[in-house]
Amino acid sequence: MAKGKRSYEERTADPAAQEMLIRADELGVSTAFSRAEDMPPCNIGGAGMCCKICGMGPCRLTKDGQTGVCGATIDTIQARNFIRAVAAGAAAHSDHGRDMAFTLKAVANGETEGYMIRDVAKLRRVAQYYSIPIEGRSPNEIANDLADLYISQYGQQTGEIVPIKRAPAKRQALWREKKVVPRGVDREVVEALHRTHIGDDQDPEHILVHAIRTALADGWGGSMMATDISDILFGTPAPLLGQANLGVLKEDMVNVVVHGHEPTLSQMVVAASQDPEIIEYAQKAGAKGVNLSGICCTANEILMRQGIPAAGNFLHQELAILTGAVEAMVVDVQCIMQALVELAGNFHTKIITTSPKVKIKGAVHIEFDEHHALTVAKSILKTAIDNYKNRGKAYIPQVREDLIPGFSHEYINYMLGGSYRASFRPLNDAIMTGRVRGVAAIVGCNNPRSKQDYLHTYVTQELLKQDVLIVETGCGAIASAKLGLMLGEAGLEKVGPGLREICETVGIPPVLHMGSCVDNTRILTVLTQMVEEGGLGDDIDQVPAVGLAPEWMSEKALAIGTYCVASGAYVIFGGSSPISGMPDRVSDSDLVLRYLSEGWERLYGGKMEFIADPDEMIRKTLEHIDKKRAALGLPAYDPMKFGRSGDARMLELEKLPAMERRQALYGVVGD
Ligand code: SF4
Ligand code: MSK
Repeated sequence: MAKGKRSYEERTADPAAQEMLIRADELGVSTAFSRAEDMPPCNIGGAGMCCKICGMGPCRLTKDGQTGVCGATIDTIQARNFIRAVAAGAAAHSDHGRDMAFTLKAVANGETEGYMIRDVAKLRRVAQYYSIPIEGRSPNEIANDLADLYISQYGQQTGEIVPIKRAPAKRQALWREKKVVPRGVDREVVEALHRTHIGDDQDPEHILVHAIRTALADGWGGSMMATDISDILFGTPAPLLGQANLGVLKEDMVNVVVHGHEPTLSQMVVAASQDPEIIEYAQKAGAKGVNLSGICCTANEILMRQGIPAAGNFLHQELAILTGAVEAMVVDVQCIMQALVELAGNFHTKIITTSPKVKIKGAVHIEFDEHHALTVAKSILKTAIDNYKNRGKAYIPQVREDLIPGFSHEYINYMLGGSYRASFRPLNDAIMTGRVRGVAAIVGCNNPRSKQDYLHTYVTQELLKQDVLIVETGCGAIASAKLGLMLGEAGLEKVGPGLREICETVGIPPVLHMGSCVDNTRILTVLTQMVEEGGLGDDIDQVPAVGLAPEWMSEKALAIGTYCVASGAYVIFGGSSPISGMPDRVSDSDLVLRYLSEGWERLYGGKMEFIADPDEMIRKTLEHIDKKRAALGLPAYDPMKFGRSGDARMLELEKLPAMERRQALYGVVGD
């Protein structure tokens, strides 16, 4: 039994994590799992009933009709708290996109070390969206123009950010009518902070209009630009074989775990780890070489492009160190726990911070700079290799699972139609006939307040039985990968008959790994292309699709959820609601809760809800998908109509005697 309030099985669904939590208790060290139990959430702040934005507070509004010292109502306070979270999330994603744009500019001008433009086709395609001339120009010339355009989107003061024009025409018109098209990425984030300063915007609905504008600056701005540039510089992902979980760490190699978000660093660490100079350096230190793996979204970035294994998702960052087998954990930005440094003090592991924006007391800081990227990456790896001799007894759980990641929207397009007729037509047709009931995007973090991976994988598996095709990103994708749901035909026997038939015919897993948190914009692109393909309405809100973040914890998740709602999607968050208010609240005090759901649905066709019960999440998802199917005039979903063809049927037939097989196949008897 765990030394906390919950058993190991109640803390995590992952057997490797359970092993490491036992080890943590044996060693007497804390983890986020145990700290979450020692630190129960504040039921006032957690429900969005606390304001601390000025020195007259903090004000806690726990009684009906109560206001803050300044007179702010619960609704205003909740709206302000919410938009501040959205602004922080949008800032994190978008600043990542800004750094990518500066790297692209530096690469285009030959000022970097180790980078190159790997996907010229994508560069040309993206440039064409914005009418940047491409004919007769070198990739560097085009990239320089694109980088300038993207950099200008951050400081733009008026007008519209340019990636907006990649949304369906009807959606763009709606955003213009509602006056929520972002003018510039930085401007919207700054305005969100200005509006929520003491004594500014105090109409909750008016505040939340700007939450939509700020979130759109992320989804159809900073994040979309980040994904474009990552693909241009490092290659657009396509399926390859990878592995996930702590069992990817190696006893006889120098283990380096990269953790965070920006691919500029991790891609260069990948390149450096394969450099003969580094391999020789590691061998001289007595290791077989350098074994690289990832945590969180950095893991997703290098997993889907180079097949570098993922050691785990958000809650695995401490567990990887607990193995005692990690020479260095190299971090950049976002989702990095401060606790890593103290935990690493119990082992030989070095925590190496690399971003000029992120330092942690006690960590080694080796600052990354794209102009000397390869040199810095080698220096980081040499620091890790030098630390190999200090490794004590290691304990690596032998748990790992194969997966096929790399389903970019470009690849899905190609996979459905081949080079000559790449198209979303087969997917649209499958939804229209009812073989595929609808699509669910299951994304987001882990949260130690719920059982790690359980909500993600339970909801995923139950929706698969209902013929819902699943796309995943972020830590949710790694949760499914660890369970073996992202492998060719693995687990297809648990998938509904119509979806199974599609997976077998096209040769895809039923759960598609689409990348990191910023890559949720790939899902926006897929939805747009499905609309443009025809047959599923003329805007995203008509597509039978739902977004879910069952184990969310970061402000980025709220920004993602909000831009998906603004794009027309129904978004369900699991866990706790930051706007729940008092449990017994009366109808006049749940304005924000209702506005994010019913209000946004009236305005944008999408809505946001917080639902703790996974079965209710599934029920509401299917209800929404069926409602959208009916509105499109599509046949009601009927699982009995499909599923008697494809590879599975051939396998069954192969077991029959020749004569019976012939009869079953061709309806003829005899020779
Ligand atoms: Fe209290 Fe108003 Fe200050 Fe918020 S802004 S802390 S509600 S006085
Ligand atoms: S890393 S934001 S825990 S998905 Fe993108 Fe994972 Fe959530 Fe961080």
